[in-house]
Parts: sequence; structure tokens; C-alpha cells
Amino acid sequence: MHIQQQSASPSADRRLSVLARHLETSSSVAAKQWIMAAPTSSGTQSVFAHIVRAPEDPILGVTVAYNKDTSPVKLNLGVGAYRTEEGKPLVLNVVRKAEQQLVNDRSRVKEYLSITGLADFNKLSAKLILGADSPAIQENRVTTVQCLSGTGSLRVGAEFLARHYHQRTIYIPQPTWGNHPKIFTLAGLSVKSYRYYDPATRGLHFQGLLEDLGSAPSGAIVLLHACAHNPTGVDPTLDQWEQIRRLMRSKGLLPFFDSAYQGFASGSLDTDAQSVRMFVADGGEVLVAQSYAKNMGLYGERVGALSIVCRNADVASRVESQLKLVIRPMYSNPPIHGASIVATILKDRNLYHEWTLELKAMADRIIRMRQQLFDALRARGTPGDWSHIIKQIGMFTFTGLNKEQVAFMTKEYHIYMTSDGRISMAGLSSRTVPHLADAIHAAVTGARRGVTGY
Ligand code: KET
Repeated sequence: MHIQQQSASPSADRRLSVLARHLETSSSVAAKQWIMAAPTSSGTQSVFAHIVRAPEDPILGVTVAYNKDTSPVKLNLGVGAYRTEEGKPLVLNVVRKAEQQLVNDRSRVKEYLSITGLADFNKLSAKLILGADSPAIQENRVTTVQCLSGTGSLRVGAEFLARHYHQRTIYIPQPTWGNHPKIFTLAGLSVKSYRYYDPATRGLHFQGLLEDLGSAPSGAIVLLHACAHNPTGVDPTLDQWEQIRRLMRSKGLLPFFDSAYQGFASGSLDTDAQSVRMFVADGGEVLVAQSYAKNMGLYGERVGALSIVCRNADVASRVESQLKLVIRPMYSNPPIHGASIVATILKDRNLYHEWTLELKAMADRIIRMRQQLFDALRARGTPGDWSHIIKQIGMFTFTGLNKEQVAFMTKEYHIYMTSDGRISMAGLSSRTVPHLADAIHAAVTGARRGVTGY
């Protein structure tokens, strides 16, 4: 501190310098006390000291562990992400073309999108899942909002329901994608489950499903996987879907479809949308969350859509006005790039056709991997019936391997997968099938090494 000394007398000078010293010391003491009192800068004690370490995510954490492994034979079959025969991530050719078009178009800008996202993208997404000739679209009773991939679409739908729907209970299949219960609980819904998979038959527990939905309270929300159920790879037949639809409509249960794999199950976009279209065709209300992560390989672009099919156009427009109130304080408005890629592909006849071919090629490669793994286990005489590998649908095989067997395969063979025994078939290639088959064989027959038998 510097006090300008203007006084002429020595006594006045002394007083001033005493005051100056006093001010200096008291202010530095005060400053010191203030510093001591500020817990963030004390150096030893953090205000976050009580925070406990959270476990890694059961699916994405598998990739974290895989990345740390230095073995040259390591194999990541955890997350559902498509890989080529060379084990590399794939950017679809049609996506490259669309991106090139976007970059070349100098009229494109980076302004904010509206709260509901890119209008073209929303229209085309609704058409993709509901069908080009869907009466619901023609009657303007579908509202579609662009969201952050499948997860974001589910979350926005759930937040909307928790705020505005009279029934706060959602039934999810047992088992289901691990993020479902978290998304719905955090949105404010109460989560219950319905029987879905029967480990004894490795098929659908259809009776259990009908019983559980039959005893759900009227109006409850029901989460349905549109196709390629994750993690089981078991889907209802069309006839079973029809029975589920009738039961749900008779009880006024509200269907909320999660469509993360359209085109990945059968290789056909229309075939894989049949379950959703059946529910829309009866004129009733439906929610659908779509993801372009898998079917366009746009994982990191986070592009998806939530559609709510309503009874009439007036309700749909009021629903949309409320969806905007959900979205605006959450992330304001969605990102532009991924949605522009999707819209470019969906609105161009040639690009769309090319996409369907590339999608079919991905689906076919996964089906080939199923056959190769099945054959490899048979060739090794691995005990057990492995026919479910070729029967199951979509990206995953729900192997039936238990936690210990999975841990064994990771430790001894550097094969990474979720602890429930789910394998991402899309991560496999002809080159790595023998390694996986060896690992499964050893895990199943490896009682000597302390591994539980299959
Ligand atoms: N629904 C299902 C059924 C699903 O399997 C996933 C992703 C999503 C939604 C969300 O995907 P998004 O990337 O938000 O569009 N499943 C894979 C990846 C993950 O867990 O995030 C998986 O199961 O490996």
C-alpha cells in the first residue's frame, strides 16, 4: 500500500506512516484470513473431498478397459459399433459423399437451428420410420423433433411424459439396454419391468410378457425395442407383435418405441419398421425414438429424432410446443452437421438407394459372422447348443456366458465384452472368429482353470 505523504510537519509525517503501516498489516492479515477461509484454495482440503469414485459405465467402460490393454490380439466386442473385416470403424461412402456436398455448398452457414432442429431432417425421419405413405404424416398428426441421437430422443420423450402424461410408470423389458432405466428414472418416471427373455429357451418369454403387460396399470408407458432387441437379439414375430398391440391398446398402454437399429436386423429399413407401423396403423398414439448412430454409422455425430404420433393435428402442434420447453433449457437446440448429412441422404433418390445397399452389406456381414462363429464352435466340439448365435437378430449375440466366463476370456484372451455375456457381432471379423471361438471353448470347458462350466 502506498499513501502519498503531503504533510510538511514531522509529527504529521509519523502519524501518516503509522497509519500506512497499520493499513498495510491489517489488510494483509485480512487478506490472509480471507485466503485461509476460502476452502477451494487451502491446498489440502478439496470441497469435493467426499466424492466417491463412480464405477465405469457397464458398456462404454468396456472400451476404456480395452484401450488400456497393450496386447496385440486384443478384441473389443463390447460397445455396439460396426467394424469392417479389417476391424476398422466404417464411414459409409454415402456419408462421405453427403459431407462433400455440404462442404462444397458455400451458401451453407453455421447459424443456430431452431429448438426442434432441422425441419427437412424431421420430416424425412418421420417418413423413414412410419413409411412414406403413412396416413399419420399426411394428417399432420406427427410431431418430430431432432435430438441428440437415440439417447437424447429417449430422454426428451421421457421428460415430456413425466411432465405432461397422467401415468408416470414405464415398463421396460427384462433385460434391456443398460441405459434405459437410468434415462427414465432421471427424467422422473418410475421404472418397472416386464418379462421378455427366457434363458431356458434363449427365446422370447411371450407368456410372461403378456401376463406382465396384462397386469400393468391402465395407461402405463411401455418401452418396446422396434427391432434387434438389445442385448438379447430376440424379437417377437409379426404375429406376436399383433397380439402385443391388441393387448396394449385394450388396456390403453402407451407404446414408446426405441428404434436404434432400423435396417440392421433384416437389412431392410421397411421390414425393421413393421412393429412401429402396426401400432401407428391402428390410429392410436405412439412415441418413437430414432437413432442414426448405427444405421448410418453416425455414432459421434449424435443425430436422432423423437416422433410423437398424436390423435390429431391440433394435439400434435400443442405437444410440439411443450417439447420445445423441454429442449430449450436442456441444450437449447441440436447440432447442425449430422442432421444435414442425414437429410442430404434421405432426400436424394440416388444417395438413399446407395445407403440401403451399404446398410444391407453391414447387416449381411454381421449375419456371416454369426454363421462363422457358430461353425467354429461346432468344429471345436464346444459343449452346448449354440444355435442361438445364428437365430438371434441384429448387432448382438446374447451368448449365455456368465460373468466369470467373460472375466476369464478378458484375462486370458484379451477379449472385451459386457459382463452379461453380450457380444457385439459387428466387432468381429473372419480373422478374429477363431480367436473368439478358442476363448469361448476354453471358458466353457475350462473347469481346470477354475472357470464355471457352461
Ligand atoms: N437404444 C438402444 C437399444 C441402444 O442399444 C443404444 C445404444 C441406444 C438406444 C443409443 O444409441 P445412441 O448412440 O444414443 O443413438 N447402444 C450401444 C451403445 C451405447 O451403449 O451407448 C450399445 O448397447 O453398445
